[in-house]
Amino acid sequence: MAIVTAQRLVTIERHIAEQEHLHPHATGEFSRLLRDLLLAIRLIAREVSRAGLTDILGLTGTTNIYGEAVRKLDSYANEVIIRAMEPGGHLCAMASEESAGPIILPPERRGKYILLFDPLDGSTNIDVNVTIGTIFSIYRRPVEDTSREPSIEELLQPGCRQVAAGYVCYGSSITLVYSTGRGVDVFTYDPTLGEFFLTVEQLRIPRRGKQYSINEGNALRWDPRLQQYIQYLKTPSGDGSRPYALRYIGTAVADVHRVLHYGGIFMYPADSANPNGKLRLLYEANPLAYLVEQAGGRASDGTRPILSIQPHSLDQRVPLFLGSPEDVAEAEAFLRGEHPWQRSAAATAL
Ligand code: AFP
Repeated sequence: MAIVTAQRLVTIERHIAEQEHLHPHATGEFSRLLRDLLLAIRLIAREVSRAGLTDILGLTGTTNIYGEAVRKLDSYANEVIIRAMEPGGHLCAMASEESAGPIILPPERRGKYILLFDPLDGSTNIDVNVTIGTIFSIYRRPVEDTSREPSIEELLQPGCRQVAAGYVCYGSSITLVYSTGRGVDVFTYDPTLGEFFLTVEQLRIPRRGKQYSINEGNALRWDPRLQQYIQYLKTPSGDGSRPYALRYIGTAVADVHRVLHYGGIFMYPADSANPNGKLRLLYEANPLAYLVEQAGGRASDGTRPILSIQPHSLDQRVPLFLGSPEDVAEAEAFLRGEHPWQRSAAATAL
């Protein structure tokens, strides 16, 4: 597929300012929120890039040569985001996959936005230098009276109410993929300048791909209809559209990043051991689903759109199927038992 590379030399700061001008009533608060978040992302990026050196630089003690405490990268990332966002006055509450319960901002620093985030996705990949990520999701506070203490219900909004979402992929380069509801743009980090530059403008996911991404080690615990779908993807077709190739990293950000660019499908389904799958609705599924839909893709829990689900708790898990619209629709047809291939496979078995 052809990825349309941005032709203009645009930093993310400039891009944020340009987007702000598209909203006639913008106060600049949202842009300032994003700038605070970018500071946190730059700090995490710096730490990720020297993660392999932590033992050498920090001598595994409590401080490294910079005099900083050596912490696990995931709790470092969590703390950095909280500390970067707290003073800005743009948020009323945050919730993180790494923190228990909501973080409510004090009344004097309360703004109208809510930030939900997974500070370091794919933490089992940190120690082996495999791609990891940060995922975030921004909502507007549903009540007007900002002097009131935010309630947990205000954090439990369906994903369709996100006003922005994004992720950072710390891989062979560091990329930030984000959307404010006007398509998806991709920025690449230049560590020498400390700047994110727009590299792909208005990313579109292919309508169909030829790759699937799932932890196939769990196959014996899946619903038989999902087993059939994966069997179908692996069965060569006359027109060459199958077999699909399997690609699985075990960091949702990295797997979804590849699917967004090349098409295909990413799945973390329910299984007999995990009836709701593994991924968190608020910290992983919603922001990733928002980005995929903004890029023209589809995201569902197998039966309904992820973005339509009313959350009931902060740490709720959800089965996830997302990617190219035709691939996800086909997976849903299999899960309903309505795909023609299932009927012909059943007929052959008779
Ligand atoms: P960790 O952050 O605990 O490593 O989990 C990562 C993750 O939530 C998601 O990013 C992966 O897609 C998924 O788990 C991988 O899970 P499996 O190891 O069960 O395949």
